[in-house]
Amino acid sequence: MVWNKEAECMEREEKEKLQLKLLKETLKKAYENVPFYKKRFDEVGIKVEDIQSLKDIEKLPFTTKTDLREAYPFGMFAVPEEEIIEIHTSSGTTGKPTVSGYTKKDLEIWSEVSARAITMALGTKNDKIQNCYGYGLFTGGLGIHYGTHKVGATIVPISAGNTKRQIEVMKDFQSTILTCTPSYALYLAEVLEKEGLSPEEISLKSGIFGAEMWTEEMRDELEKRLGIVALNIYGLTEIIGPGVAQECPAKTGLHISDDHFYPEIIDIKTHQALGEGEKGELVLTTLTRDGMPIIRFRTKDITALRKDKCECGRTLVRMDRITGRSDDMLKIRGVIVFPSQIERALLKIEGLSPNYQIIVSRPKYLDELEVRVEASTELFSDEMKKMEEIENKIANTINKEIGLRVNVTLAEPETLPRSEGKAVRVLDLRKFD
Ligand code: DLL
Repeated sequence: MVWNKEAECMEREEKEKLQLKLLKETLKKAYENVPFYKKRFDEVGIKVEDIQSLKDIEKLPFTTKTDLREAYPFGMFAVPEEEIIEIHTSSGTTGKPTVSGYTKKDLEIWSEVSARAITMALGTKNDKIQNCYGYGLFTGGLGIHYGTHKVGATIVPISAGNTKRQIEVMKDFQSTILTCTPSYALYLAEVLEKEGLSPEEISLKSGIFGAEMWTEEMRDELEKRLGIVALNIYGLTEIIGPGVAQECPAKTGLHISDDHFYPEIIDIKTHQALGEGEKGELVLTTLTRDGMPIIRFRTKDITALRKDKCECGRTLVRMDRITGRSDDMLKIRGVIVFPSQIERALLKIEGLSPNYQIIVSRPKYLDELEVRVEASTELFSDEMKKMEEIENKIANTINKEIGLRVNVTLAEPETLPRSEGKAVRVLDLRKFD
């Protein structure tokens, strides 16, 4: 099943013509209405008229997360504020989040690409979608919600958390599609088993899992334990939210809705464009957004593109599963965390040395975050109770900064490894490639 055959199965030549036309319109819109883009283009001496082919996009400067943060909150909007009817932000909890503003038309586009994703994952109007992505500023909940309405399926807008209730609802309402992060899906599978329920006793047929990195092994596990087809969904707030790309049951990569988002892959060191099948950083340009057009956004996500036609009949460009990041951003339980945020929290506490290590693991199904930090000799004490107090204080300070629970271990002075070059602060023990 294809949601929008005309768009999703369009011949490449025709698609490229359409992309060029939309790109030119987007550039004009951005240049004329967003001072940031006017300044950027003027600085490098590029004019909108200089872009006469899709390849010419490489002449344009990149947009980064830092640029968006500096424009916080509404500096990237290309329309008067009264035309923006919805706002979302990235899932990081502190610092300046990146803001995304949507006009009525942008929400229609989001519904459209999300409807495509749901259809790719076997959704029809006869399905019940249990949507456990968080509702709120995070794009996950509402993105899936809008797509479900567009498909005409039934949305069960349960949001994240309260796992017992999730299971009850799944059983009583006979939900057929589950949407959440893959780690939460695995946790749900575990609770189902604990409750003595087998996959045959629930009605799930597919899962739309994303918002964080996961693997083929994780897919096998989820498919087996939940009795479903587990498919990958990709998206990011800056571009629109979930639905930028989605896997179909052929599982040969995620179909990017490239009539709305133009993908490129660049070499992370040279920033030069890479060819089909070559692994590098994904760069995305919005082709149809009015509220906040984004040009050459460096996602920092590592993948490769494939242009051949998929066995499902779609001609949309496909991207491989994300296998890493080109920066130090971590996603822990769905929340964006930069090591610098943890460092900032640590430095607020007197008596800590700036030597620390961040350890991320997934002992069972959910991510765990541990911070080991060296105390100064004065602070370090043999007294267990006192140490625990300090550890709690540190954990609370970090919690305030990043919004996640963290285990803190105080280390004796001069015991954490020193590095001779760039410090290795993060040990990510989760395996993604
Ligand atoms: O995570 C949007 C989303 C919601 C996607 C629900 C899928 C499902 P942000 O919070 O802005 O938006 O985070 C975007 O998450 O740059 C990737 O690093 C990561 N990410 C998203 N989907 C995947 C995926 C949402 N399928 C950032 N595989 C992106 C790996 C993913 N990483």
